[in-house]
Amino acid sequence: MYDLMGRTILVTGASSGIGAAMARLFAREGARLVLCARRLDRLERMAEEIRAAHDAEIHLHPLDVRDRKEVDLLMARLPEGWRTIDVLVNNAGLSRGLEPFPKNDPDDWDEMIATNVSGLLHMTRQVLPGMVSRRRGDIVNIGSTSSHEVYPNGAVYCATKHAVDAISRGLRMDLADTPVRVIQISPGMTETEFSLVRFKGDKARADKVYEGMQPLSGQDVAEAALFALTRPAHVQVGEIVLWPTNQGSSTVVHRSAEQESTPPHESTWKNYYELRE
Ligand code: NDP
Ligand code: 8X3
Repeated sequence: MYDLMGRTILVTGASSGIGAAMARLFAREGARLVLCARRLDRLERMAEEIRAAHDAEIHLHPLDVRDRKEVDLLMARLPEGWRTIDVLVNNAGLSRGLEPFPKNDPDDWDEMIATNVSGLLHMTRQVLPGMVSRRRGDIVNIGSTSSHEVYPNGAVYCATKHAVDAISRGLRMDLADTPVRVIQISPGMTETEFSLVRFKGDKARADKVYEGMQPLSGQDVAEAALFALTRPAHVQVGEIVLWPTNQGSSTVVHRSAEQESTPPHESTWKNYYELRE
């Protein structure tokens, strides 16, 4: 089995949710981290916490993935010693609004497409050539169950995640003659700041999304990525689709007043650590 010890992992959207959980988990596994997001203050606080817990090497790179000029300067801007990226995690993403198509704000469409699709493409374009020439590297794209299903009022968000899926599959074909692996992790409902961002700060509406059910946590998703990344070099995990147990599809969610909950650290992955420690 491969491990992450000493591998340099760049995570976009590392200031919150799934990206932050990945940063914490990968640091615990001995990875060096390049953490990107727009909110540098968040990244700084997180880096301090991770360094204290795991003595990890971390470089912070404030970045808006929609800013093509800045993305194109990524490699030039990274300090020496940080330009050899072993793993790129294209995680930065968002949804805006949940209304019928005729009521959608077209600015929301543009923001989702620029972040979830164009941002992912341009980040990949920066990092991939080095991976191909070094004959080593993994691209992890964060898709969604919405990469495969569409739900009412979510046409454009779902379209962006369908695009992520098409890009992952196409890339895998185009890189089949290289050792670079393309992995997609596609979660269902995951409790992060996603809904707060979708509803533009309306916390009561965001909290309702997860009422009476136990969603996935960022750590659940990070653990799936860790599994995929630590397979031997000849094994390319194409996609892991993760659903909360009480979510049967994008539109079928069982809710109950007496929801049993499993603390994240009690998840099956605990066994992984117990076996290794
Ligand atoms: P969060 O809102 O908690 O995190 C989103 C992250 O993306 C933040 O770190 C944010 O950082 C960053 N981000 C957003 N826009 C940009 C940008 N223009 N440039 C750089 N960074 C950006 O949500 P999640 O953790 O849930 O989302 C992470 C990914 O997971 C997304 O791609 C989302 O579509 C996907 N996903 C989420 C699911 C869920 O139910 N939560 C389910 C399936 C997939 P900052 O604002 O500091 O820039
Ligand atoms: C984000 C989760 O439930 O909106 O991909 O599809 S959901």
